[in-house]
Amino acid sequence: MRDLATELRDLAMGLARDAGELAERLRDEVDLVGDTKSSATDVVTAADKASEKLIIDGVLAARPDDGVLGEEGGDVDGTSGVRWLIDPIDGTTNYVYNVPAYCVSIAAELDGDVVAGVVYEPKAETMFDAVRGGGARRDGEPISVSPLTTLELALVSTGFGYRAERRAAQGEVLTQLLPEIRDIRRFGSAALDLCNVAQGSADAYYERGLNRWDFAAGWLICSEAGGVVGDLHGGPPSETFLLAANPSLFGLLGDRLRQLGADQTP
Ligand code: LIP
Repeated sequence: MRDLATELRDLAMGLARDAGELAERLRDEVDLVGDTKSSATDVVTAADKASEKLIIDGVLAARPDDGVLGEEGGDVDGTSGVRWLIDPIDGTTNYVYNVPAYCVSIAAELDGDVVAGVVYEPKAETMFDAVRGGGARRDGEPISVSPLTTLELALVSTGFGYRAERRAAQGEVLTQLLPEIRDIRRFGSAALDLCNVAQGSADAYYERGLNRWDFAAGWLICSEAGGVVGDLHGGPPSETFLLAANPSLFGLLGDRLRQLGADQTP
């Protein structure tokens, strides 16, 4: 019998592809910007909501006893021990501006542990996926993190919050770090940032203020690709902080970010 994680991954892959295709269709059909959330720049579109509904309906049609938590309000208690974490469009600002770096991120937890994750990039029609213990893949091919061990040569991606006070503090941290690394990239999608680390197209990624639905799938994909994903004090990633890199760079960059108080910004 196919193991459960593989079954969950396969269901997520089909729904992520369908949701991505819907988002692309809706771009030309609807007035994209609907509401805002934490600030005037934290937008949610009709496509975010339609994508989340498609995914939730698909999950519950296949597995009616599962729980669901979605960025746009989907919140269903389940009894199966499986809970789905859905970011229907991660990189919403990029989506609104028609910048390619956005994705659909779907993760499945079993008793609180992420066991399957997919990240689908509609513009590139690229699918990242992983099941726990089964490695990480891009379009079915195995991927692995960068082997780099020197901070000075590291290409590091990051992101910023929506509140001006936090952005100012995050900018101060970056001002200190930037002269000590190769360069930074700000792609605008946490899930894709984690997949970039997983495939070695970024050496590390850090951000403060992410929600579990932003990072759950990318966390598994990066971990299964040989990365370490956690906070700055030996714990799992959380809204407080997320750092992802190979084990050596995780230690070096983690020490520096701790010194800079990167997980203490307002
Ligand atoms: C985004 C994250 C990104 C972060 C943005 C935003 P959304 O998620 O993926 O890393 O920097 O501020 O939170 O809102 O596009 O789903």
